[in-house]
Amino acid sequence: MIINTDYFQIDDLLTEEHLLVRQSVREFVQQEIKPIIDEHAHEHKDIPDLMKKLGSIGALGPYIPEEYGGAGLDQIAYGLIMQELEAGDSAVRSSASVQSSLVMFPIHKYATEEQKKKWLPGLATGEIIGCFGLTEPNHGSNPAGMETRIKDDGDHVILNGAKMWITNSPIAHIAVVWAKDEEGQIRGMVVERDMEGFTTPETHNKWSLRASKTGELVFNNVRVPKENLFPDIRGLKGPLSCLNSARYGISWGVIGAAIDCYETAVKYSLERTQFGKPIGGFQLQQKKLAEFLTEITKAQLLCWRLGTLKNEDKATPQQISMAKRNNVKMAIDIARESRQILGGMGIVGDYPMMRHAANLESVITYEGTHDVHLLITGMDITGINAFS
Ligand code: TGC
Ligand code: FAD
Repeated sequence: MIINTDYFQIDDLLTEEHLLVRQSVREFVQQEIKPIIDEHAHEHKDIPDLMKKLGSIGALGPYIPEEYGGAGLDQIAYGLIMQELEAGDSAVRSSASVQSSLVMFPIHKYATEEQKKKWLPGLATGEIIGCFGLTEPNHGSNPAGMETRIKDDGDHVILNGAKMWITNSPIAHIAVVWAKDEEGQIRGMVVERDMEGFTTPETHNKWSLRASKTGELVFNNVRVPKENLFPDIRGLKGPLSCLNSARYGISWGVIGAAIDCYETAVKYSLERTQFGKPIGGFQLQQKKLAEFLTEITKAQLLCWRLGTLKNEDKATPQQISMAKRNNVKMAIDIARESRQILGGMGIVGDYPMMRHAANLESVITYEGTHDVHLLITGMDITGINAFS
């Protein structure tokens, strides 16, 4: 049964290349993710060779130029890839987001030519797995307060501190880490797995994103060669510029999770009969379905326009905040409400709603919480900073 989720014919605005990219990622998710995701989420185990598989379909750093191993695609293609991956599971999209927007993006934008050549091609194939360390135990929404420090030591710096809640840290080969120098300036650097004093303990007992690993980054007098530091970028705008790219991808990604829930609910509502007719024939259920499709359509339009602005390098961080906040709330609301359409069946793993809803609790928290993004919009409207 084909369910129309392109209600405003946005496909007409996409190129042949966009449609091809979307189709190939959709097929990958159907074949490689959907059949195994429930078991992996239940058992809290990551998907074997996920990063290499994502690399093989061009889902890692798709907008990075081909000379560094990327696919040289545009921002709409990147968004569509995120959408299809998150229809499979937010953990899969998260892994691709972190690798693309939080590891490859800063290396491509801020690293030296040697650093780019050293890391980008392996990151693009998934041979190298990266993670991104900004959040600390005492500094989440307010990363400017970070306590992680570097101290000059000749041709090295000595790194001390800890990062928390880091996607893929337990399996990463390298970490892009943000720390303050002796002048209090935030610097970015690449820390490598085998550096002495660097450990990545796993965070256990998550009820969300159970098909991927989350952990800490602990630095105990780690000697990082100066050649691993990004030479020119200083201040919070370094890490925040990476977040712009990741938040943009999330705005698209969560549409995939919402569509997966919506399609499941439509099918179920036409198959399940109560009081002598399909439950989809009752007005209360139709109201839910009609509102889901309306919200999905609004989110698609927001993303498409944001993607065109991003292609022209005109998207503002504030526009990206609005899209991330709106679309994640849209998806989590649809996951929760659509579960009700399935009644008792909505709580079992044969259907994806509970898994998506639990995953989206992380998505509405990371990359800036729902409230932080609201305050970013509030500041843009009034010119008054309500953070402190
Ligand atoms: P503020 O004084 O406003 O700004 C400091 C400097 O940064 C610039 N800036 C930005 N630059 C680029 N992009 C942005 N989005 C930017 N926002 C601000 C700003 O212009 C200024 O530059 P300059 O040249 O004047 O120095 O900074 P603030 O300390 O008041 O903080 C603002 C606030 C609260 C919005 C920011 O700290 C924030 O966004 N907090 C949320 C933290 C967050 O999102 N953390 C995410 C961690 S990574 C993650 O969650 C990965 S999940 C991965 C996954 O699995 O998908
Ligand atoms: P806090 O900042 O302590 O916030 C707690 C509550 O207070 C929130 O509701 C918040 O909105 C509210 N609040 C805070 N400040 C204000 C204010 N000024 N006004 C009003 N309300 C406020 N980080 C990384 O660096 N790399 C990663 O790869 C990464 N992956 C993650 C994966 C997962 C599964 C999760 C859950 C988190 C991840 N994070 C990562 C961290 C994430 O970005 C932070 O959790 C997030 O920024 C919020 O920080 P916090 O958890 O410390 O909450």
